[in-house]
Amino acid sequence: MINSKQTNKSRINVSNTLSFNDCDGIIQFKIVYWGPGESGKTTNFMRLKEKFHFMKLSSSFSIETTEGRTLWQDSVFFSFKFNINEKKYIIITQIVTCTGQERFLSTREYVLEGADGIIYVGDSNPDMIEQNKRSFRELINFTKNKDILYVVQLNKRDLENAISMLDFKKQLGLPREDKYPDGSYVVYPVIALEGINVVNCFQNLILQVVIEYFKL
Ligand SMILES: Nc1nc2c(ncn2[C@@H]2O[C@H](COP(=O)(O)OP(=O)(O)O)[C@@H](O)[C@H]2O)c(=O)[nH]1
Ligand SMILES: [Mg+2]
Repeated sequence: MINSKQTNKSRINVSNTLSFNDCDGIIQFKIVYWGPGESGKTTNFMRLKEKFHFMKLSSSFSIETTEGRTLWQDSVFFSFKFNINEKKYIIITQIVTCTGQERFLSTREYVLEGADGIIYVGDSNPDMIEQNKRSFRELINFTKNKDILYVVQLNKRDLENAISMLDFKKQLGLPREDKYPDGSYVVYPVIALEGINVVNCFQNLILQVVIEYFKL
């Protein structure tokens, strides 16, 4: 579960004018998009690449089946510059999405290996509730006893018959409140297709990971 303790986020700010030579440290994090097949992980990934293209360190890659589904994974590295406690850090973030296809379950564990943070992407299609639950259970099992933070997003809020946020939370066993005490959402309502809340959700997780890393 994401860290709900009160934290001093004002001690962190993002700077864009830092070079590798004059920073106090370089840190690398790995963020994984997790969720059932077709819930919108690759679409989130595309929106992030558009938003942060000027911070991209690597050329990204996506390996797909002929039907356009993720066969192996999508992956890209970004660098973000943070000022933390008056020190300057470059944070290199690897973002990967894993395939939701059952026959590649073993590759999902490989993709999750070494993850610092996970963004769970649920599907608002009511027919997908069992897949959502199964994938969420897998995530809970995987992160149990590990230092991995995660945030939950419910994608495809534009669907006419979208499941209600409350019902989704109930089905997944999440608190019914909108937000945790630190102001982060229990579930982020997202329309990845239109880029709505994609960056917000991602930034919140990065912030949680940084706060946890530096014990702020
Ligand atoms: N209506 C709607 N469709 C979406 C949204 N996000 C993704 N999709 C569609 O869902 C399908 C699967 O998306 P994809 O990102 O490949 O899912 P992945 O298997 O989790 O990587 C594609 O047809 C997307 O266009 C959304 O916010 N709303
Ligand atoms: Mg995909």
